[in-house]
Amino acid sequence: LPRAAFAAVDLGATSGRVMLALLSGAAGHERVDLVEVARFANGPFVTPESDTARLRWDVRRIWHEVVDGLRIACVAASERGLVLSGIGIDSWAVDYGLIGADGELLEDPRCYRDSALAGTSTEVLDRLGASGHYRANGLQTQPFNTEFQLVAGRDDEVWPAAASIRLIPDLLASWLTGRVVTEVTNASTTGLIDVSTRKWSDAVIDGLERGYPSLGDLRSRLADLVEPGSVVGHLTNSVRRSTGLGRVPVITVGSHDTASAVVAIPADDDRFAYVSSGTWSLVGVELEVPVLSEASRRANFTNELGVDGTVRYLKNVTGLWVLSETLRSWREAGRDISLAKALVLAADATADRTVVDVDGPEFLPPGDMASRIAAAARATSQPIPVSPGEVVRCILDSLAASYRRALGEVRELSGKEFDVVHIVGGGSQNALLCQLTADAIGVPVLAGPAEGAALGNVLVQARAVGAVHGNLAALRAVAHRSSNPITYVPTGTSHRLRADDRTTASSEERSHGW
Ligand code: LRH
Repeated sequence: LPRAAFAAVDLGATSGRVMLALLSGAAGHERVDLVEVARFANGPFVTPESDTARLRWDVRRIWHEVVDGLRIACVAASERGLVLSGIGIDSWAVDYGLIGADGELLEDPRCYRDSALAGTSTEVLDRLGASGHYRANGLQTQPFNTEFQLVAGRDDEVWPAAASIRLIPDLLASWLTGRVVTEVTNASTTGLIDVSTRKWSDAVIDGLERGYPSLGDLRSRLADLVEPGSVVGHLTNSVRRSTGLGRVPVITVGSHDTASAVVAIPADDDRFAYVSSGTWSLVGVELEVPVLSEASRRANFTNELGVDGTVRYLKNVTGLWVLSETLRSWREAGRDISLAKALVLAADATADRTVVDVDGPEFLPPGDMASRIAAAARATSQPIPVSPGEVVRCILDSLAASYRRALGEVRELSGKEFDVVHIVGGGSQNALLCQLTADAIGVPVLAGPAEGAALGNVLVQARAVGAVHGNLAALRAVAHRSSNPITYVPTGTSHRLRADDRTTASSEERSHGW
């Protein structure tokens, strides 16, 4: 019988959900069952061309979906004789809302896929010095890291009025509670954190303020950092009225979705690597200390902060975004192919016929992926995938090749050994991709849980209120009991053609600009 209930708000760039989590079992035998009470599509909207930022998030709509989901969670919990013991929010990283002195949102937050960000990262790193910058924040260069977005927006009309910069989960938590904090795992994707001390980096912030005077005082716009597992505050009266909930605490979790997903990896020991597979694929390992070497910087590996003082040492690999965008543009062109159908066609298509570098900058913005794949195939003298099966097969083979390359690099750069690769997140349900991954890397893949971020979100909340105890290993034991990971054993048919044998651009070159 459930003995506690929590709500997990998990916001991805392509869909958001509110899950009711039911915790049951005696101490040491707990398990969590997730009930999806609300799911909604998410995606940036396109603003008129005159706007300097062209892709933005309708965060007010997201807010309404979240409140609605919490209302349903309240009903669903009370039907089971329970009241919520906590609410936690995680989302995609880097994006933020700007709040004025009067507490109002000044504009719809810019989306990280906005191509108006092109070039800023190179400019900033040239000015600040890329090596010293990496030694401080340990962060990969992505055109969209928060610091680059801030620099790109420094001359926007709203900027002088911005009193507070809030990452998406912190923004929503502030609306739920009236309290403002910055949760540290997500803050580590801003570029403004010192990865060794888990504090705001004076070196980076001062450097930006000096380099870009129109940024003004950046530091005063950043709220105090808190670790996952702290109570932000309780629901405001107005939220209580619209949800039916009582005085429920909002608890910080690994508010970066990837940080929460890594908590829920059902690993038995620490010899594992992971692919957190959703819109992006985050491929890496968990470490106790960051890797800040020049080799790591050049390979564009990132040190993001994890729960319980850990470091998520990983690479952002373009993920199922390429596939979901492909299906979306086909749908728009009147060619409606479901994901299930696409995967069946791909399974029947020739293996490794065409393998492209899906991490190329051309795959970042929304649009017609099939024609970008065709261009990449042409440029590397490979057959052009034409039929839907060929296109989807090319995407999956290319993703598997990209995981293989990233895991090879991770081993080399961090020295961390692993004998299993966990795939967590929505992509863990893609059996073909899981098998191709096992084949490409030659190591067993354990797939699941699919709702890894929501599960990790709940585990941290449950521990914060004393409903479960222990370190990350103990939380992962609960994750294991709560999910049934599927094993994919390498079949020995590894990739004939490998993306890294074909691409010439180094990671460093690829990461700069678009
Ligand atoms: C995955 C993710 C990833 C970030 C990206 C912006 O959802 O959080 O870790 O790099 O979105």
